[in-house]
Order: sequence, then structure tokens, then C-alpha cells
Amino acid sequence: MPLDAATIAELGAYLENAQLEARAVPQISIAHASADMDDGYAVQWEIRRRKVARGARIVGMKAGVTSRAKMRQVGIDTPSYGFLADSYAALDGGEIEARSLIHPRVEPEFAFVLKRGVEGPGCHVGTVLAATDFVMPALEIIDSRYRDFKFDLASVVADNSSSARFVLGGRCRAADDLDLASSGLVMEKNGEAVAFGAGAAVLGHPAAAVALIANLLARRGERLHAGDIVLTGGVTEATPVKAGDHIRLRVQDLGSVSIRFV
Ligand code: OOG
Ligand code: MG
Repeated sequence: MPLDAATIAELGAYLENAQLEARAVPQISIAHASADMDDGYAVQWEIRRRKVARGARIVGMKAGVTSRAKMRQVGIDTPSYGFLADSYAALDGGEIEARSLIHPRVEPEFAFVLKRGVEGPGCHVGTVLAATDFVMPALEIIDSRYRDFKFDLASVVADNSSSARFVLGGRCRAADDLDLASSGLVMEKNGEAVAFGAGAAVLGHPAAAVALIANLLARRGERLHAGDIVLTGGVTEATPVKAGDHIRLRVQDLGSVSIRFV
């Protein structure tokens, strides 16, 4: 049986407060063992509703767990989505206060910026490329609100797929000028290369992750919109960071993006 409306509201407040107070909490499936992925999305949309009601603007979406490296790292093999609020954006070359987060990790990603809306079902790589304005390199900073960064599918979806911050940088390039599947990338932590990969690690092509989000959104009668930023998911496993760490991502043909934790 799906979670009832009162429970969804309560869990939305529980997880959003954990985020705002940078405090780790038990995952929701401990108290609600029957919660499934759809319950998770119901809670995620409740968190989104709470933020929008307080004036947040949703600037786009992110895909979660779209590469084998990420699937292995978190022990989940079902991709998911989350939303990006305006306050999650950090500046390229800027700083993020580590103490505003619980146990942050950084992921190398691609960002698509759409010039047209994209609507599922039946959305595919071609639909996405035709609707894309440009692509940029991105760092996503994830921060599970759950203890020890441990969760199941329903719990992580409820927790907005661990969304915390994101950084766009480098160069904006038209997607059809690039061979994104073979586009190589290197992520450095404090000058040392810690993760390597190529676009194909993300569902064969990063645009497939945008299509996946559109198709999942269609199940709720929602869509991607013109102007949305869409992060396509970690190409490699996520790297833990703490105050003092500097992360730089270099992506073939797209330049670099960096952030420092203070
Ligand atoms: C879930 C979010 C995953 C990605 O890029 O795969 C994600 C997590 O690992 O906490 O953002
Ligand atoms: Mg990510």
C-alpha cells in the first residue's frame, strides 16, 4: 500500500530539515519498510513543494546512478532523478562551506541545457540532442542525508537523490559538435587524478540520462522545460571531500570546472 498523504508530508519535513541542519538521519525505509520507489518520488516532490512555497526556483534536474561505477558504489542498479534548486548552484572557481554539508562527495558529470521542453514517454537520445541548447562540464556535490551514506532505492529517491550543490563551468558547446560518448574526462583532487572516464559510461551516452528523466517524469505527468539544466549523473564513483580540498574536472573539448571546500 502506498504511503498516505500525512506520512509523505511528515517524511518531506524530516528529510528537508536534515538537509537544512546538515544532520544525518536514519533512512526512511527503517520506519517504513514497505516504501517503494513511487513513495520515494512522492516524498521528493513534497520536499520540492516545500522549497518552492518558500520562494526557491527549480533550475533543472539531475540523474542519479546512471553509470556502473555509481551502481557499484551505492549498491543500487536503478537510475533515478532529483531536482536542482537555485540555491544549490556554486560558482566555478568558487568555494563551498564544508560545514553546510554532512559528508559531501563530488562527481564528474555533464550538464545539458535545454532550448526546448522534453516530454516522455518514448523520449530517446535523438529527442534530447534536438532539444539541447548546449553542453557544459559539471561537478555535482552529493550529500546523502542518511547515516553513513547508506540507503536503498526508495530512501535515496525520497532524499532527492542526495542533491546538494552543483557547479557548471568550462565551455558551452553544441551537443552535435561533440562526440560525447567518447569524450574523456579526468577529475583531480588537490592536484592528483582521482577519477577517469568517458561519456559512454553514462548509459552509453549522457543524453540517454536526460531521456531517462523525461520518461520517468512522464509517469507523474511532468516534463523537462526549456532552459532546464540537466545533470546526467556521475561518470565515475563519487569522491569524498572535506574542508581544504580542491577539485578540478577537465573534460575533452569542454574545458574545466573547479571548486574549493572551505
Ligand atoms: C545517489 C545520487 C547519485 C549520481 O550522479 O549518480 C548521483 C547517491 O549516490 O547518493 O547523483
Ligand atoms: Mg550526481
